[in-house]
Amino acid sequence: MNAPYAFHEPAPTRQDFYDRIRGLNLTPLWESLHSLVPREPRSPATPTLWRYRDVQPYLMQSGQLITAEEAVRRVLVLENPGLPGLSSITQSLYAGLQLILPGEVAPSHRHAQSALRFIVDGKGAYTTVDGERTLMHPGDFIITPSWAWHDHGNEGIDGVSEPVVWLDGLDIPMLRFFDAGFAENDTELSQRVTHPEGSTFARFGYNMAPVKNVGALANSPIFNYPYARSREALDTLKRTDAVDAWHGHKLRYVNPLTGGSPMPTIATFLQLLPAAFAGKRHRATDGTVYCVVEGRGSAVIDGQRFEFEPHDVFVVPSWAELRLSSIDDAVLFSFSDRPLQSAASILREAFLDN
Ligand code: 1HN
Repeated sequence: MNAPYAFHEPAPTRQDFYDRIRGLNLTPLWESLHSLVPREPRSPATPTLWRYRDVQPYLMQSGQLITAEEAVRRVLVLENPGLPGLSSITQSLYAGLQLILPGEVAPSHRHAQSALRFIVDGKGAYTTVDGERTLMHPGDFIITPSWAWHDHGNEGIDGVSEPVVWLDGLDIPMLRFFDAGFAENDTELSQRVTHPEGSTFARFGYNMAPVKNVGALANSPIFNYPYARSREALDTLKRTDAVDAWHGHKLRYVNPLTGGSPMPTIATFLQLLPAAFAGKRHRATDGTVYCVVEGRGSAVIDGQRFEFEPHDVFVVPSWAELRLSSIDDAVLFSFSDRPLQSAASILREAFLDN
């Protein structure tokens, strides 16, 4: 392997040349070529696990520091230690844990960034997306497409009034890269509900679609993929299908109208590792964020071992080797920038033999 550019001492005459052209906003490509076009990805993002057990007390403390309304979104950002100050969990993705307390409202707004929510803990909260409300249950996967109005609240349910926590995933770093970010606040705190709850799921959630006016195809019309349904699918597969040696039983969430990802920039997955699963190694160029729903196990990422339990979040950087194992039945939700890499034909993955 070639030594990185930083260790190469240019001759003084060359340095003198570089100093002079710098004033003209010119730099010599031959000094940076190797790092600009590496032989393989070397992500500055590092494998990292956030233990919910460690994070949860601070999340609850944040609930005493600031209201959801004042904060706009009360979130502790899961910042990759290899990307300090960038509010990024991978080079292309943002993740955070959001808390909404009983009685609170997170005000309505919209932005060009696409967002997903994966409900981690608690019940009684709702989100409204473009005029339709949905209740959030643990394990539900909810999308907020680019430029969709959205607000959240926690009114409790069935006499239960408790804090609700979810994982947010957004394509913030991608929009920053493209300098394509726009945002707008609503005129009201909570948007007016204009569609009955469940009406979108009735139209699109049963392998059927309306015969007229299905609307745009870029984003999935389904905005809440309920855990009860996805979990049931995995449970059936566990009993009926051969287990994949790398993934266990893994499904991707789809836009039912296209078969593609629910949103154009982010792919999402749910997988079940049967008890005592010992997976083979896998690597891919899409850095991936995992959230543990059920069960315990371990993720060995580039040789570093992370033990996980429910509600933990961990990140596998681009091209890092991942080996998943489980103790009991484990269910993992995950998301990555795979759709854009696929569209650009730059996605690579390797399934290793052991
Ligand atoms: C946002 O709108 C939400 O709607 C969560 O819950 C996190 C992070 C940055 C920018 C906008 C939300 C966000 C966000």
